[in-house]
Amino acid sequence: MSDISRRKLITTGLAAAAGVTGLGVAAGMAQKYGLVPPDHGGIFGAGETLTYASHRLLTKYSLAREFPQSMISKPPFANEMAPPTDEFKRLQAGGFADWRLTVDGMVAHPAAFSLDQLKSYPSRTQVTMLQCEEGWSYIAEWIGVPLSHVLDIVGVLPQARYVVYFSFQPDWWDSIDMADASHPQTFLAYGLNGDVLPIGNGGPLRMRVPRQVGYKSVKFITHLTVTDNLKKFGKGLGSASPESGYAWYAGI
Ligand SMILES: Nc1nc2c(c(=O)[nH]1)N[C@H]1C(S)=C(S)[C@@H](COP(=O)(O)O)O[C@H]1N2
Ligand SMILES: [Mo]
Repeated sequence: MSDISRRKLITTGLAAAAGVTGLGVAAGMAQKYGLVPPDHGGIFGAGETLTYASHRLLTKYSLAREFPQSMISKPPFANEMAPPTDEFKRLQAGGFADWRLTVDGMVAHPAAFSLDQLKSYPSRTQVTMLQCEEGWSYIAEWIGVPLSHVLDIVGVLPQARYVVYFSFQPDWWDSIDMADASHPQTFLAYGLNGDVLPIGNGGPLRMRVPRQVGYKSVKFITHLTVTDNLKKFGKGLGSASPESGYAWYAGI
């Protein structure tokens, strides 16, 4: 059986199991195929599993929609939330020359990257939509280095399953699975609409995950950890979002 028809069969099975016998059976099937998201517990857990498992089986390699430059929103919508820490302000005052992105965990070569280093790698652009879960959105050109490029440099170990990312704002941390981490549109973004990434939009560096809703695109990124287990971070749900009722996997 081809890979895609096998995927279709499993997904059809998941959906059928969910419809006929309830979400619990579908969750059992997802478990068998290693497709259980970290926030699978609780009332909505089985539904989260069905969404994540079927996206991963059918759309793992699909691309987020890209738009022509003419459709870029003016001015880009931003939360304009100033990053609060003194450490951030100190780095900002120095033009971010002392800023580093540290990468550790299940990697062969833990490393700390300066902005200049990140900018020296092949730069990519994408014009994609950032969709907030609250209903607003904007289209912008994002400039950055694919996360996969940096992961290749540090050498991700084969047993790794997730990349956890941390911000200067302690409440804002999140994680994605290797399918999204190695996806060509997942960027460490340092530019917006032909210019440097404004602080209001998460500068000097933000995670950009265009295949998921806005809150996965965490701003003011400072640290990445590669892991095979999300249980040891926060409340063990994969990110701060499920702690306040939002899904860990928020695919669009
Ligand atoms: N560090 C941090 N990252 C964040 C947020 C935030 O408040 N702090 N807000 C998130 C949400 S809910 C959305 S919709 C987008 C908004 O991106 P923007 O500020 O570029 O409009 O950023 C996401 N990343
Ligand atoms: Mo949002």
